[in-house]
Amino acid sequence: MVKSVLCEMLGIRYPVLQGGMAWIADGKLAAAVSNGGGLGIIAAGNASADYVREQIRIAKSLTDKPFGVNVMLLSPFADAVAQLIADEQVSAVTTGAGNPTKYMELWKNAGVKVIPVVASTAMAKLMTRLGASAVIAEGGESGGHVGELTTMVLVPLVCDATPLPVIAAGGIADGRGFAAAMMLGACGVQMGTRFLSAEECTIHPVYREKILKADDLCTMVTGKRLGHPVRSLRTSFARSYARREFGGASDEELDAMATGSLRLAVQEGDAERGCFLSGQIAAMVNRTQPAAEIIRDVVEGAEPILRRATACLE
Ligand code: TUI
Repeated sequence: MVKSVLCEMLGIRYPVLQGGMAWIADGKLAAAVSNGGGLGIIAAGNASADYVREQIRIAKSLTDKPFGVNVMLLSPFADAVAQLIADEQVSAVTTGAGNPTKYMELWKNAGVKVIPVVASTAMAKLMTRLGASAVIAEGGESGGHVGELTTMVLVPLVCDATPLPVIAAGGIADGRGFAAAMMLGACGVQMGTRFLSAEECTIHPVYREKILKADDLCTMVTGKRLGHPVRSLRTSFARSYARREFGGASDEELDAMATGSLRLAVQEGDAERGCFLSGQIAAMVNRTQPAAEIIRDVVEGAEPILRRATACLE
C-alpha cells in the first residue's frame, strides 16, 4: 500500500489531496474525498465566510474524517474566511494565488495545519521559515491560476529548497502521475481536474461533458496581461478573452468579462460567458466515478509502477 509522512500528519489513509476549486469544491465533494481516504478540501474562492461556514457544516455532517479549507488569497473575504478557519479549528488550510504570511500565526495558534501552494522556491523557503506543515508545488499544467514553472521542474526544486513534505500538483490524474510525483521527491499529490468527474462533484452537466470529451490540446492560458494567468478549456469565451487581451481592450473591459465567469461555467454551464477552468490532464479524465474509486484507482495504479521502478537498475 502506498503511504507517506502526510498520512500520519493529516490523519488520512492515502496521500491524496483534492484541489480547492472555486465554486466546485463544496462540503459534499470534500466529504466524499475524505471518506475515500484522501483529504477533501472546501474551496472558499470568492465566497463569503457564511458560505464557507455552511459548507464546513455540510462536510461535518457527511464525514467524521479530517478535511481542509482552501483560501483564495485574492478574495475580498480572505480575512473573514481566515478567521473562520481558526475558529472552526479545521484540520488543515491550503492557500492559493498569493502569500499567506499574515495569517500564519493565527492558524498555527489554532492548531490548524498550514499547507500553502508555492509557485517558486523563494516562497517555499519563506513558508518553511514561517512554520508551514507542508507545501504544495503546483506546476502550470494545473487548471485555474498558474505560476511560471511546470510540475516536472518545480517539484524537485521545491524538494531541494525545503525539508517539509512536498505535495505535487498540476498534470496528475492517474497512477503514473502519482508514481512520477513520488520519484520527483513528493510525499503525495493534489488533484483537481480528475475530481471534476467524481459522482459527488456537482458541476453543471455541460461542464462535466466538456471535461469528459476534452483532448490533449483542449486548454489555454489567458489573463497574463493583468498579471493573473488562468488555465481553462479553450472555449469560445477563452478565445474571445485572448483576442481582446491582445487586441487593445482596457483593463476594465477584461475585468468585466472575467467577473462572474467561473460561477457561470459551474452553475449555469454557460458556454458563451462561462470560464471552464481545467488542467491540461482533462484529456485523461474519461468517466464519472465515485471520488473514493478515483483515489483507489490512482494509488493502486501507482503501486506496480513504483515496484517496477528498480527494473531499470542493473
Ligand atoms: O490558486 C490557484 N488556482 C486558482 S485561484 C482561482 S480564482 C482567481 N480569481 C481571480 C484571479 C486569479 C484566480 C482559480 N484557480 N492555484 C494555486 C496557485 N497559487 N497557483 C499559483 C499560486 C501562487 C502564485 C503566486 C502561489 C503563491 C504566489 O506567490 C506570489 C507572491 O506573492 O509571492
